[in-house]
Amino acid sequence: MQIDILTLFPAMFEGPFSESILKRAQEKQLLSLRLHDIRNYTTDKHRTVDDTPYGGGGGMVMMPGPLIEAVEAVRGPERGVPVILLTPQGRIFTQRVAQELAQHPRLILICGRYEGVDERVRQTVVTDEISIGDYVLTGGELAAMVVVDAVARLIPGVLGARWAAEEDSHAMGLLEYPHYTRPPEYRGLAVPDVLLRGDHAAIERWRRREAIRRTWQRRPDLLLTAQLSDDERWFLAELAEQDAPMLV
Ligand code: 6GU
Repeated sequence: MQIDILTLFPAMFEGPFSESILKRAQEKQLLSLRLHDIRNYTTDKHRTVDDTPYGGGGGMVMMPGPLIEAVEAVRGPERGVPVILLTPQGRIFTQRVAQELAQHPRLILICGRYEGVDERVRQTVVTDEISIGDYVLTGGELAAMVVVDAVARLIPGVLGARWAAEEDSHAMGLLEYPHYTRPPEYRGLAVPDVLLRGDHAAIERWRRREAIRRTWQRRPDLLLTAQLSDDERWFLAELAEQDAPMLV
């Protein structure tokens, strides 16, 4: 997969893209991340990328010219490449959206800055708009890193075989069960016995139930759509009799 990122701050991406799993994915040529400085697509000697809004008011608006020229140059003649504007006005990014984006061989991400981008960028080149949540960031760069990270780990071969992305919390529609490693007892806190006994069916059942328990306590909204067996539905009904979800 190739992801082109249009930004005024390409250096912001250096750390996150050159460590750990994203680094390895690029080395294995499963992922190509290309950064493009929008300022390279300006035409004036000051390399201007923003201007004051028509109609007045505060702040600056990203000009249409450099952004649209950048998208067209980076996209080339290819059709059907999603051009995604990162903006708090976009649709909310979820695991489902990550899975959808991971099906494409190419993505182009535009990082918005300042108070916004000229509306004609949307009207000409943008095909999708994404927000990573209901809070305001100083720009789309951190959001683009979140999208790249979540999408990259879904590309076949990026995670080790034993770490298949299907088992993830959210992909299963549940939060994850509690994890333990050595030692078997630490500061008087013991690892649950079932995990030490090697009965894999019993371990699987315990993990499913603990995932359901945790989801009930922390994110009961997710249980509306989770795939549960009849037995697990009974377990959930029992939980619901015992305690109410934690409410914030
Ligand atoms: Cl994509 N951009 C900005 N500026 N703020 C955000 C966001 C994006 N998603 C959540 N907040």
